[in-house]
Amino acid sequence: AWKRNQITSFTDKDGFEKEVVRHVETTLARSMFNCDEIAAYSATSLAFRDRLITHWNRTQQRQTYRDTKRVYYLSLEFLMGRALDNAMLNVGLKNVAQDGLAELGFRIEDVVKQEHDAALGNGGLGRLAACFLDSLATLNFPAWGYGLRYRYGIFKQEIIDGYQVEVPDYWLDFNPWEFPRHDVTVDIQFFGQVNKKTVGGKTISVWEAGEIVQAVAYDVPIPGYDTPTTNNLRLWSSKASGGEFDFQKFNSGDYESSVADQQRAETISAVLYPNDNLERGKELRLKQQYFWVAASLYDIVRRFKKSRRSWNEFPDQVAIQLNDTHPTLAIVELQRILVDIEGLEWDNAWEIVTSTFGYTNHTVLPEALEKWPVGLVQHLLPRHLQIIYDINLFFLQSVEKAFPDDRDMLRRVSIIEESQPKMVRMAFLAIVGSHKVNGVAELHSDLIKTTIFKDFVEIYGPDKFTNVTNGITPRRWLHQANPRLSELIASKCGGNDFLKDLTLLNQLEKHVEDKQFRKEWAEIKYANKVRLAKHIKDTTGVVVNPASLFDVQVKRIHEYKRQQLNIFGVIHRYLSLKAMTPDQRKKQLPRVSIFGGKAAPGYWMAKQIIHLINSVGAVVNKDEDIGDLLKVIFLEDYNVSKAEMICPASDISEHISTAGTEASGTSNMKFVLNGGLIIGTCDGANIEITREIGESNIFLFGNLSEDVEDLRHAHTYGSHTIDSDLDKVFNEIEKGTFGTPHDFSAMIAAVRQHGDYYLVSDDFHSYIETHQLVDEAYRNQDEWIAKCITSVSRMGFFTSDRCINEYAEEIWNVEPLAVDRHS
Ligand code: 26M
Repeated sequence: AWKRNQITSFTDKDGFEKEVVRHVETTLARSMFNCDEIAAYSATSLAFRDRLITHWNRTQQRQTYRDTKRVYYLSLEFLMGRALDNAMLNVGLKNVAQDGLAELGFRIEDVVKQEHDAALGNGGLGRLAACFLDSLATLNFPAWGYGLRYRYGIFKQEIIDGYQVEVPDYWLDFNPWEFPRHDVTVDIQFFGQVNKKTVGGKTISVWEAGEIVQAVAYDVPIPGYDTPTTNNLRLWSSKASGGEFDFQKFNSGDYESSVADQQRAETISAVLYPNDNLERGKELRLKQQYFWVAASLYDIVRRFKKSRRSWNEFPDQVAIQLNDTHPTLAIVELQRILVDIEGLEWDNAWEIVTSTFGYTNHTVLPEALEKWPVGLVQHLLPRHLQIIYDINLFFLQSVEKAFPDDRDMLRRVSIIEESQPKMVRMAFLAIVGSHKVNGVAELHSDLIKTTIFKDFVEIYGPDKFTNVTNGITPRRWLHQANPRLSELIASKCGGNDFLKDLTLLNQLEKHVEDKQFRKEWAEIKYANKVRLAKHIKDTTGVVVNPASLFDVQVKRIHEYKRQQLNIFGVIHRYLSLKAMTPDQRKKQLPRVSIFGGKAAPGYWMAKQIIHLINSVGAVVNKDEDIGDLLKVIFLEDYNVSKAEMICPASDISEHISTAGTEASGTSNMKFVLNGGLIIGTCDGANIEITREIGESNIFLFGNLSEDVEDLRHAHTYGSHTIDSDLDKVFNEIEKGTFGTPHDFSAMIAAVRQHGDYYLVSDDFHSYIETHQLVDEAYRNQDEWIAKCITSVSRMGFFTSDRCINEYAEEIWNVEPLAVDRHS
């Protein structure tokens, strides 16, 4: 037996410093005399990384040895943000690092800020996956994430002359958090053709490759909070295979085209598609999906085979969750492996496949539902298309048996849409190939059952469809983002246990009347606003008064999320202020309207909205009649680390999607957990937040989702009169108050002429009125703080730990692995 590595398991300041110095002087080959903040960040990260590795190895060994059922979370996006702060807090040694770095001459906040966000995601779906990994590790579940190692994450947003400009996000210069596994590779094939062969009297399909690309594993350790469990996130990177296949070309003297092949191979994992809730059917995107799915399944099957169990035990050992339809090809790929390669009978294989997969839907927006042209699938994955047709055939046969008189049902539920060109409907394939389908908030889960997946509820019965309301990790979104509030809460809730059992927040409620507590609460909120005000000053040059009401809407820019409603409301406020006498103005409450978020580069209307926000800011912020009464800020490049600064600094945040369009929303949870109130529509998780915290602690407005259809119908076929206050706003824009009116004519036309699909006019009056209620409520600071404390105390439900436990119980049937802290 060998001795366990001791040096990397520092527990105190001196041990930590030794490790930092060692990494600066050896790993980084620098001297402590020219150690800058970047080097301090790198060395600190390497020191913590070494610590994680020990736990990581032990976790993996324990999971292999016990060989219990594992969860695999397949997601094309993991929006992780920064790793160092999170690692320090989860390991419980941030104080040690803080003291050690101070002794070496650094402030830990500055060191942490050196890290580039890992931004391998667009928005809510990617950040949810990251929260889930945190909860899975914290709850000691044997779980792996599988994703793509994009060279370029979501683009960096710059605002130039009020317009969004996209800049590539090259983030891999130095990333201490990933481990290349050059020995863990999988050859992935594309194109080619399918041949039938007879082996031992059995006919089998053999897929001959047209192109082979190599997948190389990069592993990222995922530490749980206050537990040694350290799980693995495996990201695949693409590379030319360099195998026999490509050497043929090389050797035949075709050097140029063999280099071109290499380039093409590396393109697969080069860039994250920057669309959010929009599907555009690009061949490279389908290649990404298959590449990642095939590599992950090969890995999962390889691990399963080590235990030499029978195939029928596969679903007892493996649960695979599909994060939206992006990994749906995994269903087809597993069927292919079982039938073509392992030689199982179709029905037996299909039973295994459907018992293994679960599918999470994140949207009802029709433009976001994935469909792939049959011809494209045929070309890229010829065998998979055959299997999809067979899956569809057997599925439709069973439907026909159950609904013999309903021809139209077959057309409606077919995995193949009989359009021109024919399309593969990925959501339908995901439903047919999974044992559970879930939505992400109650309203959303009800909506999918009554609209887009209605027929499938009839076919399979209601039990196949379930709800798992989203959650967020309180470690990052409270403890890390808002350390002072976390500490204050801990002082009233009996220590830090609430971070692992968020329902313990309910102990706060008995302190609501405590004046001193309210005062400290208010002071923390104010300090967080001062910090954001400084950021605003540094990045935009605009000075905002931290005593103003901070009104925040940060999320992807999308018409359904209705940033246009917000900015029209801001203009309305500006016009009202302008119409007042100076005496009247003195009685008004100062407000800062803060926006942030990226528009998909090809989403023209979203970019117009950004431009209008900036144009309004340019006029309002320099208007001396207005002064502090109204400021309009657009924060550049909203991302995870900025969210960690923004959420704690909000008084009210906006979650104002057209009812029935936002599947859940998760930033609503982050803002309330950080002691801010929300203004919102009856949509997504807002509804459940209201149920938990109480109607008097939230500002709800607008039409309900059940009214949306009729309103839209009326816009198109009845008479559509625009709200008179909104009309005044439009007239002001058209007068040129905020720059060339033509720039904004399409936004206005969408409401006036094109049916106002997102019901901006219908909800405008209610929105304005509700903002007046917000002003009134904010004037009574004492009451306001009480509302905030009460809300936080009732937010326990929205932890992603609760969410993961529900998945584990209802969908995955997996148990945590008990850990021994001393092994
Ligand atoms: C699709 C095709 C091609 C390229 C990109 C995509 C694509 C990427 C991301 C489509 C959708 C994507 O994300 C959707 C998303 O983030 N949905 C959000 O999921 C959250 C977590 O469940 C919910 O809280 C949000 O309401 C929902 O909008």
